[in-house]
Amino acid sequence: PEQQYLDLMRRIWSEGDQRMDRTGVGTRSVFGAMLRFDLADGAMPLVTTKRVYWKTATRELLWFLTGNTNIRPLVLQGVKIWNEWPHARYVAETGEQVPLEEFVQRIADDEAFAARWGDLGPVYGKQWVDWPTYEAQSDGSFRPGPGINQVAEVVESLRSNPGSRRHIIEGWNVAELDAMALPPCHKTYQFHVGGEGAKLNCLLYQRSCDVALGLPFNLWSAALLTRMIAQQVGLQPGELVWTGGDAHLYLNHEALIAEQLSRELQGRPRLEILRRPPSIFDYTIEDFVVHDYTPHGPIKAPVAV
Ligand code: THF
Repeated sequence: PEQQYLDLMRRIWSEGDQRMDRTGVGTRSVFGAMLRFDLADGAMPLVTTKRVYWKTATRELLWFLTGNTNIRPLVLQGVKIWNEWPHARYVAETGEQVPLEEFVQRIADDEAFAARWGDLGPVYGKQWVDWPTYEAQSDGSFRPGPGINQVAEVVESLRSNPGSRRHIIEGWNVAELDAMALPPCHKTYQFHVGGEGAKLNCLLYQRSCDVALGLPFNLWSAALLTRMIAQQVGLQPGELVWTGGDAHLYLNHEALIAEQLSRELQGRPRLEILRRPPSIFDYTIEDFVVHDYTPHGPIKAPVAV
């Protein structure tokens, strides 16, 4: 299964079209790609040709499910993957050239500073569990209505109407894109019950994908979310189908790509979930154990902001 990931990497690097991108780093990219992973028997699309910090990705997913969009809870858990964006905004808006580490320390130490500068805007978490609504008033004005918890609704619809073709969690809130630090990359999750034994499948559509740094995280998280939802609704996990729009490799990831493509696959990691929490919102990091994960060493590479 991981071979598909490596093949995609090789294909983008050798055949992708090269261009300058939004971040100024430059990419090679292909448009339109699909990967499929069977999630039966605990199998997970966890990359073994480099160490992937699955606990980091898991903490990020659990943070999405809280609806929080401030990096502070991540920072307090040692998760650094979202730090660059608020830092860049701080430097741009204040003109103060504070180093990243110092900025992050202030986010950790100073709650008021974090409230002012640590927020990413209405990104994933907000849209997933509190999609805003508006209610027209009699005078023609609008007031905020109750938010929509898409995750809770999908769990409910999978229970009450498993055959539905509308089990969707959507991150692309057109009206709020401008307020987000970054519009969602993994933007649409569709769940589906079908196949032999009526299993829970998931299709993730990702509009833009950093194949070297982001995709291993995105695959893990989508599979994990599918496993959690399957457990909640009492279904066996089926297949994860990942589909990418612009699937790219950053030009400054060349060393990572060469190293990773020279490595052999290392076994088949499996996820065990130790208990069944009362709801999809009650999982904690201690609930997850990965077996048979003996990856190659980590490969460091810079993230494009
Ligand atoms: N922007 C870019 N350019 N790439 C991305 O992968 C990405 N994301 C999120 C939003 N914008 C993005 C942020 N997610 C890492 C992993 C995921 C990220 C951002 C950064 C990263 O640096 N991973 C390293 C270190 C991991 C760690 O320190 O724990 C790695 O080796 O995997 C994709 O959703």
